[in-house]
Amino acid sequence: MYFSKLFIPILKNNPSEAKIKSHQLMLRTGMIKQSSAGIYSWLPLGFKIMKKIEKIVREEQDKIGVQEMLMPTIQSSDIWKESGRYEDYGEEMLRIKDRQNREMLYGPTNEELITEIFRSSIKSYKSLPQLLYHIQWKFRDELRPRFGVMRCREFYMKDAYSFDLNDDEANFSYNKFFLAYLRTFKRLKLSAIPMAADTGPIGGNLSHEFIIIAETGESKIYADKRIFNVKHDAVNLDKQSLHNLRNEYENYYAVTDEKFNKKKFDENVSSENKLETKGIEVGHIFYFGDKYSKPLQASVDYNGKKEFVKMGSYGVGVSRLVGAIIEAKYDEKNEIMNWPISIAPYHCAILPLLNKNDKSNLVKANKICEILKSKKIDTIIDDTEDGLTSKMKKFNLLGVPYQIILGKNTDDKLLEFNIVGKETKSLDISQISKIINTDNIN
Ligand code: P5A
Repeated sequence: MYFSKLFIPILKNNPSEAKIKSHQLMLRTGMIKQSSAGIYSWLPLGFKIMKKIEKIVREEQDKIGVQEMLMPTIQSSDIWKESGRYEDYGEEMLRIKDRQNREMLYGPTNEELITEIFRSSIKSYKSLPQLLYHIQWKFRDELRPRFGVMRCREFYMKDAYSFDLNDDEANFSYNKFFLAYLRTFKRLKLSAIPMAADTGPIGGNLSHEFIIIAETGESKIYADKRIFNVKHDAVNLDKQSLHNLRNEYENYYAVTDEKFNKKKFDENVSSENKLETKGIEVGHIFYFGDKYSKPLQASVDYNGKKEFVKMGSYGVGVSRLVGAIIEAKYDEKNEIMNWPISIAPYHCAILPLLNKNDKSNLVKANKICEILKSKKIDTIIDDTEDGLTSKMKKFNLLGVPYQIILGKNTDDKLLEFNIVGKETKSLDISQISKIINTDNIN
């Protein structure tokens, strides 16, 4: 793939309207383009990265047995009137009238719609639990959309919903998502900490926000630093292990500011373990029992009795994650975008020195590209006539983690291989492909 043929409109400088790093860089590298306040087009580079994040989010949902489906973005107001949230949601909800004058809305979340789907088909407790998810655009008419994709009006969310017979089983479902979220964020190389949080317009009295530490985050957090040492790698999906895992996390004080209690913080956390900082909410899980199932009459037969199902919902901000990962990983000093390899837009860039009269390096680059492609290494060739330093800078900025540099007197066998931000080595192509491949590219 030639860089000159791609639609990656890079700007020379950071755009002045953007206040935080991720917003600046996403605009600068041509990942997104604003179409109106808080609404963005995802250009090829940004879209490619978001799709890779989505894939990881999806795989971890599938691993805990959640079934994927797809609900529409536009919903009827009827079900929201049944739950009582049509009025409560206020101005954040974008309301639309269709040509028959029916009240419709662009879904800000899907608790009502999924409950309506559930109630029309599931009648027996024997079909429980049901765990369902989709990955779909949402719209919230935020009062102050800002920071690019971090707080926008139209955004991409993975939202899942659980239906169980009783509190105990519902707690089990909740804990499955708790683990799936820890696994998801770990694969994205983020250290996201579950913190007790307010439930806001979703409701219920149990919820955890998954927060990554970042100065530019909008959530103020208070935590016991030791919570960062809790491990989840060896945890199984059985009830007891999941219960223990959540207990282990909940043993440490970790809350967002709405739940902050100074007395408790002082009593439970020694001064050297106190962490008071800001963070970005990348996921949020809720348990709200029969808040929706009761008004919407979603029940199952259980020993001749009608039981309202107990529900939870579980969100990941897929589009927000793109910005959040930049905030967490960007190397400001060296201007390197450190995408984890699993979501990097390309695995390797070949940077040949070219000029009008001598295209021999381009022939070489094509040969190397073919070999890497046969090893499933997604490779891009910078076929422009820019100097090598500027090519390297450009690909550092785009976040391509490996570079092969073809300079003036390039050896036919030994190539200059740059592991971005770490070291440069002379290696042959088979050594290079081994290094890239062992870095778990898929
Ligand atoms: C859980 C799934 C819900 O909506 N209903 C379905 C529940 N939760 S939430 O916390 O309100 O949102 C889930 C995640 O979506 C991201 N998010 C946003 N991303 C970008 N711009 C926004 N305006 C925005 N609002 C929410 C967050 O990552 C949040 O954790």
